[in-house]
Amino acid sequence: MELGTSFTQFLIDQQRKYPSATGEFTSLLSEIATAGKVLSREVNKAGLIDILGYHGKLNVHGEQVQILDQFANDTFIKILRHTGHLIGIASEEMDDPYQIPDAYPKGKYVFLMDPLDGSSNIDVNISIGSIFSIYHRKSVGAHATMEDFLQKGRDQVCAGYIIYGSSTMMVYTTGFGVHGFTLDPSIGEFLLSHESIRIPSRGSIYSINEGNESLWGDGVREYVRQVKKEGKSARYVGSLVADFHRNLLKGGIFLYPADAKNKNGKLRLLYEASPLAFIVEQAQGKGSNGHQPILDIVPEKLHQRVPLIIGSSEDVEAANACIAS
Ligand code: P6P
Repeated sequence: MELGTSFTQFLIDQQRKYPSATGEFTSLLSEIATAGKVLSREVNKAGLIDILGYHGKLNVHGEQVQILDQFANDTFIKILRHTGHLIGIASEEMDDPYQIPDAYPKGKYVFLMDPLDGSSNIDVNISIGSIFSIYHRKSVGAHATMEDFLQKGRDQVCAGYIIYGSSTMMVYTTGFGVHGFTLDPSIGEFLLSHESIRIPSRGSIYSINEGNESLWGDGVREYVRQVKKEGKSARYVGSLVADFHRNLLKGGIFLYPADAKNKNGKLRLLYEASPLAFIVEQAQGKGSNGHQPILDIVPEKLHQRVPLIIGSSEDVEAANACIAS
């Protein structure tokens, strides 16, 4: 479709092109975009109004919850519970899933999110993002069950992220390619800017926190030695969505491996690694925990962490070979 097509128009066209794509996605994705517009507004004025600083609460991981984290979490919930397509919502910011109240119509999908990833970067004006993942529910009762959320990434029906950077972009897949839309604030619309994104099979960028070098296993240390010898450039923002998005468009590899301190790495499987792995595989890239595709991992806990090696297929394969050796 021509660049500049609105997100809504694109969704309608997709629905027409792929009969299996139900209208439910069109309205659900439209509402996710609405939440993205609201958060874009708040994130872009965070420096101006007193919503920075700590909320005083700790999330399930013992991390200080910034006011904007909580605002993002609540914004997604308030907007999405009206759609009638969800039975439950899980979030990095909530110990347990949110059950769609009886006052609202319920649907057959569950929504999982990191509502504002990289939020420690809010105060220093570095790009941050929302990451989301959608599955068909598996249970049949009046409420969502843990079984609905603990599904392997291969079974996702939709995944995406919104990056709040120099511009606000929404990137998503429903299994029919990866498409990017850029928010035009003057009309409040996401417009098609990157159709059918493909990540180069090999990139010239590697992203890893080299401050953890002393904690790495020998395989990771050897891989980083190799990429330095190869002359790859080091690019590490410390905001997953920003690092992932740059590598998706330009090619490259992001690694947050297991280390001596974090035996399962730092990033979360269900609402960080899995959605990004679905997107990258749809863009012809790879996402792995060093030993198997992220999308094949069967979750055991809602907030479980996983080592993440993700990006250009040849780079991920080379990293896996070092880690396996
Ligand atoms: P480190 C941000 O806190 C985050 O969850 C991701 O966005 C980012 O990739 C990672 O942590 C950075 O972690 O340990 O390198 O600061």
